[in-house]
Amino acid sequence: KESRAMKFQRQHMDPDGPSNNSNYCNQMMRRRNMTKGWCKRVNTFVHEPLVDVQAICFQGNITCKNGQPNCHKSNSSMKITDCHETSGSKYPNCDYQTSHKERHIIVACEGNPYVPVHFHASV
Ligand code: PAX
Repeated sequence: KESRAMKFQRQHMDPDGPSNNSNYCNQMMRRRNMTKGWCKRVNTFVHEPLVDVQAICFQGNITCKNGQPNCHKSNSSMKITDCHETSGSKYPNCDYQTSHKERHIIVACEGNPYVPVHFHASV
């Protein structure tokens, strides 16, 4: 079974990306299996080395929106791409708007080793 850590990597890690095209989210959301059963509404891909994203678990500790204490904000801004489902999107033809940004990111971490399992927000 896919672990929470592996699921985070599948859904949120694209260190070598992004390919510079407006179809990025349509391709990646499908390729990373987020358009099976339903269209995932919002998803962020991070274009930084995995070790740099894992290191966030040992950076600024903050309380998550759900009250859990395991959220962490990156010290530096990171290259990300936000994928937002468009208003015209209809499963199974999931359609996304692609927005490339540089933001600090907040992830929730768990386990031993203590690694990212949930993408919380970009700020
Ligand atoms: P998830 O299901 O929310 O979390 P995501 O991050 O890819 O998936 P399983 O066993 O899979 O259910 N976990 C936590 N979740 C929330 N808060 C804390 N503190 C926490 N600690 C551990 C993946 C797993 O992490 C566990 C949680 O129980 C899950 O375990 O966001 C909805 C989705 O949109 C993404 C992030 C979420 O997907 P929302 O609205 O609930 O915050 N998303 C959201 C994004 O990619 N980019 C964005 O900018 C935003 C706003």
